[in-house]
Order: sequence, then structure tokens, then C-alpha cells
Amino acid sequence: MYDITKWQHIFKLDPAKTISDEDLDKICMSNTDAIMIGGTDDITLDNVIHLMSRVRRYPLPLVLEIANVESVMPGFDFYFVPTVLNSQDVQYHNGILHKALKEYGHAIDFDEMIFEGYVVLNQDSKVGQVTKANCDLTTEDLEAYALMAEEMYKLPILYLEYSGTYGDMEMVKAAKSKLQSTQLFYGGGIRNLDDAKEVFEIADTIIVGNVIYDDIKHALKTVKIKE
Ligand code: 1GP
Repeated sequence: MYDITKWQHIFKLDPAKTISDEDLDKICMSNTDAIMIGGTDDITLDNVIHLMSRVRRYPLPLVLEIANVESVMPGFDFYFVPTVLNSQDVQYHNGILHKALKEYGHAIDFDEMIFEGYVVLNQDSKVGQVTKANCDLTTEDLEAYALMAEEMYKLPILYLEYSGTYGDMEMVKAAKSKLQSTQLFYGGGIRNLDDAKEVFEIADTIIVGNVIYDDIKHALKTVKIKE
């Protein structure tokens, strides 16, 4: 019912962080295309269900970006399943996924599952550390990952994850240059509308996270890329 390929802007909410009802209302009524619930640390069944029930009152697509098997629950429109292409730990390629499918494969509606190729580009970020990502990449390295996503794995999404820091636009351009069918997501360090516009000139979809929690006014303005 929802067409992910048309999404241009996503707000990512971290279930381990606190957001007031007032700010949540502004985020959900902001004309963003979707809300994604996701994070790296302290993602539990309890905090995911709590945030989901608060966001569910609003008529917009809701995605769970799966951080661990323990916090997965029914009730989302989509489940984004990351595979970290530059992780040096096989768990983050397909190890966790294998375990999950072994246990729950019979009960999964695969139409709701979206496989998301991740390239983590901020070594100091939590996700960089946890997944043991090799972030020391040249534009040629990144182009090869983009080809891997587009031509080999045929992934619907390639997500450049700069989490917490604003990325190198030359890298974003390099990834984009190899993509046609695969949708390019960019997340990391978008703090205001100017950042959002710059990234959105290259990427298909931008993800705005942290700034929601420390500068809601500027966070809301990033949605203006859609105008
Ligand atoms: C994090 O890509 C998202 O997973 C967004 O990054 O929190 O830096 O906006 P920021």
C-alpha cells in the first residue's frame, strides 16, 4: 500500500531516547514520508513497543529497522533488515538474519521485509564500532559496494550511514553513480535545511535522526526539501 521508492524524507526515532508528546506530534505531522524506529544501543521489546504505540496514532508509514531479534514485534508496516556490507563480522552480514529465520522464518510475511544494504562510514559511531565496520574506504571502494548492492545482490536499498557526523558528498556521489534500481538512502549529521538540501541533490532519500532530540525546530525544517 505504501511505495517506499517515492520516499524522500524519513525521521528516525531512537526508542532508547526520550521525546515529548508535543515534539512527537510535530514530527509525525511534519509531512515526512515515514517514521523509522531504530537505533543501536539499548533497543528492547519494551521501549520499541512503547514508541510504536505512540507513533501508531498517526496516519503515516511506520518502519522498524531491526537492531536485534529480541526487539522485533508485529504491528509495523515494514521491517528494514540491515546487512552491513563493510562489516568485518559475519554476524552483521547474515549471521543474525540466519538465526532469526531459523527461529521465526515460518511466521514471517516476507512482503513486509526489506533488505537494506548498509555501508557504515563513521568509524567512531556506535554502529561502526558494534558492527566492526571498515570505514577506511576510498571512493573506488564505495563504488564497488554500490555495484555489489545494485548488480550482484540486487538490493532495493543502499544506506550510507554516517550516523552522528555529516558525510563527504564526493563519497555520496560516488555511490550514486553506480546505482539505478537500488534506492540510495543517506543518514548522518543532517542538522538543518541546507544540509538536507545538499544531500538530497544526490541521494534519493534522506534520514534525519539526532537533530530531532537536540534542535527540533531545525529538524522540522529539513522536511522542506519536499517542496
Ligand atoms: C542514524 O542515519 C541515521 O542511523 C541518522 O543520522 O542521527 O546523525 O541524523 P543522525
